[in-house]
Amino acid sequence: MFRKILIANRGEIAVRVIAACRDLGIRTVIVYSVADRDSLPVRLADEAICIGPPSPRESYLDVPRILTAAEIAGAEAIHPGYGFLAESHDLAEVCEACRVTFIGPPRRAIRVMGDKALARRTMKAAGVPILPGTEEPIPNAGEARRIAGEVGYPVLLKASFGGGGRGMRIVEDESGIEGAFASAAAEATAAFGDGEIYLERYLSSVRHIEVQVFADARGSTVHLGERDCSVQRRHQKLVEEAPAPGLSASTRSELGEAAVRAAEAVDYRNAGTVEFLMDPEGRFYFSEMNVRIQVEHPVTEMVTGLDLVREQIRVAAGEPLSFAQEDVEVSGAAIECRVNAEDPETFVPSPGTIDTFHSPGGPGVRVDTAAHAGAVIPPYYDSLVAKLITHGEDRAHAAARMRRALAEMEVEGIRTTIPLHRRILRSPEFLAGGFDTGFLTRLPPEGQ
Ligand code: MV4
Repeated sequence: MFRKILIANRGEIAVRVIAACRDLGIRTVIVYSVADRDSLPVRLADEAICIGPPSPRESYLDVPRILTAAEIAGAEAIHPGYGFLAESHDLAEVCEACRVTFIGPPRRAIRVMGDKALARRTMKAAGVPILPGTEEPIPNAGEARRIAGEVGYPVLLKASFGGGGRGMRIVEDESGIEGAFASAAAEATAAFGDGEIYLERYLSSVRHIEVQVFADARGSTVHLGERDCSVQRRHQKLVEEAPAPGLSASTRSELGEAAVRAAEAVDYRNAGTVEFLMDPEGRFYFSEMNVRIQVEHPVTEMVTGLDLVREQIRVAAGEPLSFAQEDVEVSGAAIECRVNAEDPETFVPSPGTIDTFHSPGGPGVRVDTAAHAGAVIPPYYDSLVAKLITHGEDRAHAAARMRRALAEMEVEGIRTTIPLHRRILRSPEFLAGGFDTGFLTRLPPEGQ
């Protein structure tokens, strides 16, 4: 097992990784920017190394600075958390060259899944369901027109190196295809440095269902059930839950099997998530794979009783998974609300100093956070302040506990999404379950 791990992240996930290291008796080194000098992870870690100014480019995204810190501290492994360098092929490659273990998947899996068109082809070959569309990049607007005609409108143009909903264009009919192709390619070139575009049949109503997978270095690949992440605004998830409400036992097992085939097709190792789009009939299609631990991993931990970050570290050290597929049991239901430093109506970021912070507690409640009274939410990074997670015997019980926890939680000094979560948890559509990604656009505004 590792003696010392460097954590290349900040905020709640840095605290979460430090906790898993502590439980395993592993020393921790945190790297931090000037903006995070007084943060909780810097206080909690055994060692802390300042790597630069607040700008992520010159700190949390700077591979040479992070590897230098690992070298100086004598860390044998790097945990990247999520965001920042978590899905960076470059970090994985430099780690390999420097003989530091990257706590994440092999480079090939990162490369294949980072190219969405290549991922689609690889999934098709592995027998994972995909939507009708292109297997090869589209060379020009004329080809886009021809292929869209074959696939049938509406279609969705997607950037091969986009993902997470960035750089997509819905095209309703033939009149819009050539213009949309040109603007999508130009935008993708500007945003991702590569203008490659592919297209798929567009589904107007989808649920976002994702499956947690895990693989060790000995060829064991398992799934830990699914999460429903359909409550989102502009591709920012707000509420996630496990299991996904209303799925049949057969759909659930087919999802799990498809996710394991997806992981095996790229020789996946460590924790990953296979995202699917589900149509109103319950059919599902591969969307993308996230090659990291995700923000919403606690809902899976709550229903399975597993510690996924502990498992990540063990697997990276070459140990076998501590469980087999038949040992995985999903018990009850869990819900996570993302408490962001944002105006709950406009979603405009609200950085600043937290002057009151009361964390809820009691049975079935978990709070993952680096926040406390006196903590500063800097304007330079994402606005996640805390993840509030509840578990119950079933979905209604988890939701009741979430309403109780949201009533108890107090964060003052900044605006947060707590009032929005209180409304969501009282919405009849939310409580019925099984809604699509348009849910938030239908939620009545405050006071109505
Ligand atoms: C789609 C789609 C409809 N049809 N693909 C957005 C994020 C990315 N992972 C996939 N996304 C979508 N792909 C086809 N062919 C609708 C979405 C989508 C969406 C997906 C998941 C969660 C929220 C979403 C919100 C809008 C659109």
